[in-house]
Amino acid sequence: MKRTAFPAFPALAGVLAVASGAAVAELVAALLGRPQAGTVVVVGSVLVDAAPTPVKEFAVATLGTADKPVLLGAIGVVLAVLAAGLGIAAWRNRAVGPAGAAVLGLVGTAAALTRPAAQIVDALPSLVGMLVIAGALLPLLRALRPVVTERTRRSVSLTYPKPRSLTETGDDEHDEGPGAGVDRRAFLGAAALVGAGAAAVGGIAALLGRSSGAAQVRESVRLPAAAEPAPPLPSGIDPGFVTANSDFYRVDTALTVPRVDLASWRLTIGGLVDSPVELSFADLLDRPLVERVVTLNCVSNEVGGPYIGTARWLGVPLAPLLREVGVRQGADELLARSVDGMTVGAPMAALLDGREPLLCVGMNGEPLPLEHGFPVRMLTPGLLGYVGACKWVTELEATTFDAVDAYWVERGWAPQGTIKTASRIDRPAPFAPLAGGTATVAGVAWAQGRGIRAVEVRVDDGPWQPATLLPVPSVDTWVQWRYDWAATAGSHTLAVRATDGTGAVQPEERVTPFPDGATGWHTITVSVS
Ligand SMILES: Nc1nc2c(c(=O)[nH]1)N[C@H]1C(S)=C(S)[C@@H](COP(=O)(O)O)O[C@H]1N2
Ligand SMILES: [Mo]
Repeated sequence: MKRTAFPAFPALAGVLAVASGAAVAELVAALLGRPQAGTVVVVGSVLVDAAPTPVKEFAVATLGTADKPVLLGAIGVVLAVLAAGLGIAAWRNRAVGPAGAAVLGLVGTAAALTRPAAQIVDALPSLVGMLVIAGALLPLLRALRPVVTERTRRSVSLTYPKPRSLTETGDDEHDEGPGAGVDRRAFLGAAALVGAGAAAVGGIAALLGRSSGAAQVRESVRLPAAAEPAPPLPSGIDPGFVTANSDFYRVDTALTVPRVDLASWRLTIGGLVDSPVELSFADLLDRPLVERVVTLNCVSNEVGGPYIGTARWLGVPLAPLLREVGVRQGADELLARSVDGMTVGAPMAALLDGREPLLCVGMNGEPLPLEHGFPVRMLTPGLLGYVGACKWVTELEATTFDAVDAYWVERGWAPQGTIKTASRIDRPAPFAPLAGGTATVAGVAWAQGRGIRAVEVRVDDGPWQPATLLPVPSVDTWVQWRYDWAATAGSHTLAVRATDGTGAVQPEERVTPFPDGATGWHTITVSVS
């Protein structure tokens, strides 16, 4: 008779051994202060960088900020399946255990060492994890070895009820099958021990990661007051004009938020410049700070999407710094590099054209949140995030667009994506049930750098009607608009379109974000009773 039972115990042994290895790897990474080098995280980061653009677009569009936990969860599932297979294979042939552990460990090591901002110590978590996998698998499988010899087993099986699988499989050479003749209690004891150990180690690693120095250091940062504070917002502005830090969208490639050691952090400005400089955080704060209200948006934002926000940014003006270092003729790109190796390439001409690019240290009255680039990020009014807003920045290199492709440009996105004029209906919510009478339709429109001249609303196939624009501090922010609609019973489709400061009307044609930003009118459907 063919054996059908799934070798559950060896599979479990594999899963537990690999879980222990992964947990220890995360702990070693946390202890090294390099949580980004944990095996699971590092493999995830390689996948993020390697993912084809459509996959990434899909992830950003459908999962939003949950893309990161979903990716890590998926890696966990794949790893568990591999681990179960490893356990079964190693149970049939002991040599497979260490070999499989070595493969997993070396894949992790290779991933860690090839990250853009890799350090040699990043090899350690995966190497230690590899030893833990091999070390945990052996005793677990040993506990699965038949406790009795062929001869004694017969007598044992007379006194103990036969395990089911033994009855099914009969006396073939594999009759030490799962649960057959093994010391279940010894195995489950060992398994429980290993499982608890892995959970404890993983928990400690997570705790260490969370309470890492960066959060405390950020708490202790006292930012100087702005030499040039932002003027109060014009009266009549809606309170939602400035996005709270906790509501501000987050888009980046970082699976673990980079934890920057403020004491050793430096910003270097070099490349095609006459006199490169290196600045500490204190050096930056010694320079006069300005405060600006600026809207930031992401090229990946779909029509009506959420990847846009407005904040009161505090920072050091970048243009004077660029003049001090003396950018050489011909350097048309400023390549910003973050501590995790991500690159953002800004057109030098835009940085020096009179707008105010900032090296931001503060956001809405607080030090930059860790997820938004603590301690320092770039922010360039009128440029999309992937062109002008490098977070966790540590290096600025004057170079040329011919010489270097920044991260997203390498992946096919427009080298100097410009902000497309766009508008969004925020109220009422799509499909909201409305009572008849006057309903306020409201939202935002943006064309940073050019400003918004008009917003119009259309109900069903009716004419475009002008909306009221609320006051704005500058052309670098979104504009709030409002339209009082005499709603009649039935189902209605509302559409919005904006006209920018140059007089250009937002195009109707729908295009997806790749490669240089979405276009199209945002519409919603509501039903009025
Ligand atoms: N270091 C780093 N900086 C980055 C990114 C990134 O992935 N890594 N993403 C960029 C993109 S695509 C956008 S839209 C903005 C988003 O900034 P936010 O997360 O603070 O909203 O950051 C930019 N700066
Ligand atoms: Mo972005």
